Amino acid sequence: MTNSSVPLPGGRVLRLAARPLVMGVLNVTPDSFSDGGRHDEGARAVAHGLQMAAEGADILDIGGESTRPGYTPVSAEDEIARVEPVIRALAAQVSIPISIDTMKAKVAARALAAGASIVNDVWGFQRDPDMARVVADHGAAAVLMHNRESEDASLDIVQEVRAFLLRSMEIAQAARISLDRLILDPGIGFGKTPEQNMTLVREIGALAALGCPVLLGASRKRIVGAVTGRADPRDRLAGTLALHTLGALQGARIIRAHDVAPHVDAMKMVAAFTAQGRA
Ligand code: PMM
Repeated sequence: MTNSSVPLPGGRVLRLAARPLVMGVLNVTPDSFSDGGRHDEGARAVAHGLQMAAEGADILDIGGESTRPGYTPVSAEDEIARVEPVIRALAAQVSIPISIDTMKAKVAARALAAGASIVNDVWGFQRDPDMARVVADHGAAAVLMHNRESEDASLDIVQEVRAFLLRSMEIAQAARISLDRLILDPGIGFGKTPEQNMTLVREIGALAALGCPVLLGASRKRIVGAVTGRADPRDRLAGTLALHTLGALQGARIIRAHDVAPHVDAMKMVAAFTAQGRA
């Protein structure tokens, strides 16, 4: 397993190691259980981000728009208002890289100026035509995720995802973003059947063969609920850990997760297991 250090803006570094990295999910979206205003929401998000960093997160992924199926779109201005103060506050207090989960170049640019150093684009540079340029201009890294508007059970999903991500890599290279700044992601749960999601976890090696580290994000997702019968996403931790561990054994180098502490332990186990296997 190759280890590498990718220098990022603001003096931060993305260090790929034998232990798969844990990217902590920080969604800054209005909380229906709270009657607090934007300030409360932001303060809570910063506290949660600090907690995930203390638990050993390697990256914090901050998003201001839910991208789940059936999500309500948010304007760029609202998204910026949600994430910018949280990124600014966290960038001043943690040294790990911060990524911005957005499909809008305008939001990405503001987030990078506020202290983010990775752009997590769930449309892999294929939605907003300015996205690759913004990443290039800031010298940032990017997560390029596969996405589809709808499911098609007849697709060869591995070929489909490989072709999409190759196109994303070409867009990146045309914008002069070097390959070592790219992370690829099969996009678990985005326009795929449950079987296709499982196939993609099993076939992570076919995506890693494209030459970039692969990120896997199945945390609390429907695929976990479908297999375990857990309807409430908050009850899906054990299933999530199992699937992420299997994905890490198949070669995923970064795991995107809501529950950081148990994932750090699980990824330490993966690293110990694979190191022993090589010895
Ligand atoms: N999943 C969600 C949001 N952003 N980004 C990447 N790169 N990969 C993912 O799998 C992914 C993502 C949706 O999950 P959430 O609503 O629980 O954050």
